[in-house]
Amino acid sequence: MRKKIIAGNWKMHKTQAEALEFLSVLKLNLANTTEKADIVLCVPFTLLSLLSKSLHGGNIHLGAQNIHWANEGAFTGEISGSMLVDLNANYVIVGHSERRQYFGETDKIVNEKVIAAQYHKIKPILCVGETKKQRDAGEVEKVIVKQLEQSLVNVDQGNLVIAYEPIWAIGTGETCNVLEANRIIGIIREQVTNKGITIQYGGSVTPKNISEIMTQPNIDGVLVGGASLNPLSFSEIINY
Ligand code: G2H
Repeated sequence: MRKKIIAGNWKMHKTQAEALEFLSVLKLNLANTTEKADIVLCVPFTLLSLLSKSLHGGNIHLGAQNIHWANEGAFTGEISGSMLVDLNANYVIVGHSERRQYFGETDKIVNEKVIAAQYHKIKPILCVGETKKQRDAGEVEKVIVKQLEQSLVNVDQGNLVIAYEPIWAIGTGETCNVLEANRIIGIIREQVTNKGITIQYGGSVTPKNISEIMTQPNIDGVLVGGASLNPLSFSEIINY
């Protein structure tokens, strides 16, 4: 049975006070039933320390949104794996399309970051996905396979999560058709050697579409952006 993971990606949102308020409302609204999935909150670096003290175990884990490939050095403004370990981050998002688009991250850089995370025993959530142009050109499979091939060189597939995030569905309100997301995730699973990897869907996930997404046989969870910022909508997603 593959592990299901529901992760929130707060991107560049929330002060410390806002994060604490979020957590208290979230905890009040989580269902008391058996957990269907592990919960991960991928928050800005500035909130890791604070939230690690407020989570107190349970089924909510902490993640970062980026990691540098080097363990230390002259890399102004960057954060290393050992620093993330120090702040109790168990997961890190790597290769999110916003990092690729705005910060020039290539598959080679993504690969080095995945390896750095694993070296520090932090579980990388590796994001892959195509642009609208690539989809319209019929290149989805080709793009995804290339991203996976280049990002997974020398990677331990026993300590990895993959998120399929079609770029055109991110923050746009335009969700990928669930059957299509399920099909692409099936293709991703064919590409990996460890068939037990958790593979999530990401892109405009909301309380409205979560049940349909989670019933797809290939989809093992979700990476949620906008809807993870509000504790009520995120708890609805977790309680799907
Ligand atoms: C994709 C997703 C979270 P949203 O970036 O990773 O964001 O749910 O806002 O589309």
